[in-house]
Amino acid sequence: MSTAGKVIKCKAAVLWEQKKPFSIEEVEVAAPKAYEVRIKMVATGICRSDDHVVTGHLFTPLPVILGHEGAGIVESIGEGVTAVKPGDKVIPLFIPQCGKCTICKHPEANLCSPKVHPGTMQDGTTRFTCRGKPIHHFASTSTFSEYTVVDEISIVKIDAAAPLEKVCLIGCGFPTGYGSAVKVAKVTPGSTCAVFGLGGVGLSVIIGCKAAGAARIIGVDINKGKFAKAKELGATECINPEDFQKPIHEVLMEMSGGGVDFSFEVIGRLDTMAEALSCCHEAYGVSVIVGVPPVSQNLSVDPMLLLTGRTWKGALFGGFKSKDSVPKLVADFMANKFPLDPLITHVLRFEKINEGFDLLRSGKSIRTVLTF
Ligand code: CND
Ligand code: ZN
Repeated sequence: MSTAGKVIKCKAAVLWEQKKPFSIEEVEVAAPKAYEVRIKMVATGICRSDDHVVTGHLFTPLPVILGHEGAGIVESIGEGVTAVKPGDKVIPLFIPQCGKCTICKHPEANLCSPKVHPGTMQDGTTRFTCRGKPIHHFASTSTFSEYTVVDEISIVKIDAAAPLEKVCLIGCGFPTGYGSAVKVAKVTPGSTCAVFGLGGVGLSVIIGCKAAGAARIIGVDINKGKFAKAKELGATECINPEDFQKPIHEVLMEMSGGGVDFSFEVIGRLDTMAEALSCCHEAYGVSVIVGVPPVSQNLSVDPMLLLTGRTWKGALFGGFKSKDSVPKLVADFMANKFPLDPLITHVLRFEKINEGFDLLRSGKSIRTVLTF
């Protein structure tokens, strides 16, 4: 029996309060309104940005259904939707692409400007209810639910043959890292790169640096357990800042003969953002901020670092225009142009979401994929 047009009751992981476990609840998911799409989720990765909301490092209104790295199948569509139809395999997009705004029309930019009210659909309301209370959406995606509703500008159709339990990583972690190397930094052949943070996003930066032909890729992490995988994916050396007496940017400058060509901060800390900028070579070094900084905090740096020719940049989703890039990246994955399997260390049933977050927090996992 078709569920189109009806409220669906299903399970979702609700975060009621900061610093508390997720609670698996029965929620009601309203039918999609005009230009909205309801998706049956098949798989979702766990990204540190989701955990940043739990800890309060990243702000979004609570209670909320988190998750922004998912893949699923369209269950039903609202009036006027033309981008997808029921049965299509899709990836929800945490950066939309409306195609009409000034930013979408800019050839290089990707931060589509329709301003999503934090925690709701484009129209300012929510489609989730639990125990009679409205539950907020997160990043236009909310993939930690058996069913979710997204705006048409925040969804794209992908190849019908794509394995959703793998390509869900193309919803966030992989493009964010890979694009930061190939598109934002524009890593050049023969260059030296330093990657701070060797989680799912940092390892994807390494895959991008290698694809761009970097000669040296130095991984930096305080968890030595991350080094073997980083080397498997292309890091030529890995160092732990805790093994040195001096600041890590000095160590990197010595290792690289004056500074690296490209550096990436893929942790989300102010001190490592400053270290990553400082380890770049004067006159031409480029440093890219990928990690999400703690909410409302400022970073003080010596502007002489920029005056003397270093470039400091940052980007969401690896600078990729989401609707244009996601289906192409899925096709590239299917053509074996890059791997995703090494990034997926754990696969758990969705109900075990709290176990998945414990694995991330203890540094034991790269990506845990939850399946529905
Ligand atoms: P994950 O937690 O898996 O990796 C971070 C790594 O950093 C871990 O291996 C840690 O051991 C390491 N680390 C922690 N502290 C330090 C330190 N002081 N020095 C060196 N290494 C350290 O996170 P992830 O890979 O899922 O995400 C990384 C960041 O990227 C995180 O801040 C996340 O919120 C952000 C991000 C950004 C975007 C974007 O669009 N720019 C999208 N998704 C995630
Ligand atoms: Zn993410």
